[in-house]
Amino acid sequence: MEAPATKELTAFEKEVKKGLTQYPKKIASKFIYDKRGDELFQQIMAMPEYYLTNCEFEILQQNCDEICAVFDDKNGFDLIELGAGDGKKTKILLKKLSQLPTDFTYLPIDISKNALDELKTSIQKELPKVDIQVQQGMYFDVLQQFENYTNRKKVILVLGSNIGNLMHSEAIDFLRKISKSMNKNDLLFMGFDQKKDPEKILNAYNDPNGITEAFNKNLLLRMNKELQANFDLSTFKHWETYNPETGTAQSFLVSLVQQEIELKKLKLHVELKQWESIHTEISQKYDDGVVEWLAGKANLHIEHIFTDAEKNYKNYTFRK
Ligand code: AVJ
Repeated sequence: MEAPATKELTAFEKEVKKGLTQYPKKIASKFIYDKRGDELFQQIMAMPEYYLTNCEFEILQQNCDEICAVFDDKNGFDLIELGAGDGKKTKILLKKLSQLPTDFTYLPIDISKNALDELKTSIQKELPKVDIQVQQGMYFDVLQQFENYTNRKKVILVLGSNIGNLMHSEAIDFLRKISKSMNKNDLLFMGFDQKKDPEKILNAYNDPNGITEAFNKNLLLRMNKELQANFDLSTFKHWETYNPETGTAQSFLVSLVQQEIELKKLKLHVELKQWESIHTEISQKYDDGVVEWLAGKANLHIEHIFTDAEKNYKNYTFRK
């Protein structure tokens, strides 16, 4: 028998095929994160301009006792983290929590097996008392498994303003899925980057050393590597905008020249006009009103708000 003519496309292949043949062109930011994308994001988090990381760090450090008291439950609890990454910020909380008499299990979920293995090793070394059970997979598949994992209180953690990559309608879906997995006593603890001086926001996504540019252009590199494309990275400009009215920062790759790209794996030719853009990312900024509105749409309400000295960033706790 003859092999089928068309093989099933991967999620990345589908996204590229759709995103580069529509107008305006667009590829979703989640596809930036291959191994190199993960490394570049680590570098971004270490940049002085990328204030989000330091602010959240400050908030967790300054309010550690109070946050841990909110998490605590006399019957113990399960601490579920969506998109745990390297766990550097979570460790502040884990350290304190492991000094309390309470019994808890730390369940970090991440798509990257690699990140989870490293996280587990470092937790076992630095905080040997913490019971850690890593879960590789997509947030919601795993979250669903935890719905009746134990009958203890669930504390769900989403740090880093990761929700900012979603448009409001998608953010509501995201919150609804989390909300659906929560019982009355469960808690959601989530970071939201705040509206602020537009210049500070632009600088965070437009660093002078070109790390964010390399991060954004990693999409082109990934297409070259995985889809046998022939993008010349030097013919694209990283361009960042921030709209203070909507609170949306946007990343683009702008073609400096008129060009035709070939993506051999997809048997696709794509034409880019001079100055045509590919939209790659949104990084939404919030205020309390918007957060309250989004949460309300998901049947959640704000319980506590923690912020840094300059009110650049906030962590909220939500309940059903
Ligand atoms: C991981 C979504 C929080 O949008 O701030 C950093 C990703 N992009 N610099 C953000 C990112 C460019 C980041 N999040």
